[in-house]
Amino acid sequence: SNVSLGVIGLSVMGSNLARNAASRGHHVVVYNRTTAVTEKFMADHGADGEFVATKTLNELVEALPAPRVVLVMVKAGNPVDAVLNGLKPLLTPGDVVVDGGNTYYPDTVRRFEDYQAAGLHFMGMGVSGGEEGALHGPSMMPGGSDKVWHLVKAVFEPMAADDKLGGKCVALTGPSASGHFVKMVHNGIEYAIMQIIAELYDILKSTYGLTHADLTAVFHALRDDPALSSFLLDITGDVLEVYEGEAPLIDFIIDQSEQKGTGRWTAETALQLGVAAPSIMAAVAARSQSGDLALRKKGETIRPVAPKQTKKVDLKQLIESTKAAYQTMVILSYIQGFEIILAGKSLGFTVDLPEVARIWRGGCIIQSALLGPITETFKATGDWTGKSLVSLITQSGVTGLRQLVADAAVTGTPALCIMSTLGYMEQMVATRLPQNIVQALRDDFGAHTYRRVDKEGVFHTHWKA
Ligand code: NBP
Repeated sequence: SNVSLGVIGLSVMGSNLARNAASRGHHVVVYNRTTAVTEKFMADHGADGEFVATKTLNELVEALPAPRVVLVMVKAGNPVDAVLNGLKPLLTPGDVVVDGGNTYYPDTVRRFEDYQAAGLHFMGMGVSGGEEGALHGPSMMPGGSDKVWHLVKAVFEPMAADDKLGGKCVALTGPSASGHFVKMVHNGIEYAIMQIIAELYDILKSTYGLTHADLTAVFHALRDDPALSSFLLDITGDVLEVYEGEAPLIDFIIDQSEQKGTGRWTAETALQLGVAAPSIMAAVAARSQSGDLALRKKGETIRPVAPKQTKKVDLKQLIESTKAAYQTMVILSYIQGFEIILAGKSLGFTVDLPEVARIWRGGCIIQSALLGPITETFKATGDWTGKSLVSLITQSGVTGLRQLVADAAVTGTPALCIMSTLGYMEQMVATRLPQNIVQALRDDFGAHTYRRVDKEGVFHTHWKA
């Protein structure tokens, strides 16, 4: 083949991306720090494509025609620096190194500048889709210059998932570390939607007292609705169907969730940029709080304050209202993510939002049919903000969500993320918020001044009569 790619790191992601590249006819040169891993890779898959195995970075560079394209898929953090520093003296100007890991975007900004100073091209590229996506077609979010993107486009475009519109789930998201910035936010949205699904499960089970079969039917109805269909609902349907003996396997799984940091980074970045993202923050908080068993055990003593009771509902009606509420919550989660991406402009990440919504339509964890109307709304209104997406929120969604939260509250079912999502929506569309009180208090204790609805200017009052 006349398209060559070097792949460094042959763990789950690297090996599957290398196989994906070879399956598109690319000439693929592979390297892994531990040579035994490379040997195992060649033994298992070497015959499936045009692979060349190498034992050193130098051999890898020698085996690739210039200008070289090298994809680095090693553990985020120091391992990426180790590889980049090792490659730097071996490469020639015009070569492109792409970091496809879950790198924290400030690291990408730093490495981008370091490589630029050495006359080399560096690109940060978010890759989503997990193991399967990497093999059959992930969603890829590269960042950098147009010029460099054109050097690597022929390598990555054939490897990406289809966007179901005749295109591919890969596009230059924006300059510098935009790709890793967008991938970080993608993961933040992923945290929110997963937490919403988990809490919805709990409300169906604990608040409405549904049997496992009935709550599975509700999730299958969400999944099977063409307007809502999504990867996360697909795998939720799968997870609910696995039994161990008589009981669903999930009943045996410890109720504490782990995290690697991408959700926290998104939440921290949102705070830094002054963007409200309560669903993402609540999802991170829910994972952290789930680990605090000591507190939860102690809390059992005050649990009777909210007596456990269930509310009888008609299953058919519940399915309809849950569909509407779920649609609204997912739209609100995307809105928060898009607002963070937009605010990334102040960090130098000018991102084409309709393109991001398009490349998330396939391959990635947060792919959903709802991204269709979102892309269309962005394009039709030319307004790439959460404001334009408010039009996608339906009256039945609002009513359904309010009912869900009310019922969860009355029956004492925790729903941190769902409640935060409702709060975000109410606050977003409120014609008048109580921030007048906050302003008055700030002016009272700190003479911070306030503005008025009826007059121009800045005012200060001596509040104590
Ligand atoms: P890991 O994140 O588990 O990393 C393992 C790889 O890093 C191995 O090839 C290992 O080589 C290499 N490595 C390490 Br550790 N330290 C090194 C060093 N100092 N020099 C050279 N190589 C070093 O692999 P992964 O799960 O395939 O993920 C790769 C990247 O993709 C990560 O950033 C991850 O967050 C991201 N990602 C993962 C997924 C997923 O579903 N797993 C999805 C999307 C993105 P060794 O064999 O010699 O130890």
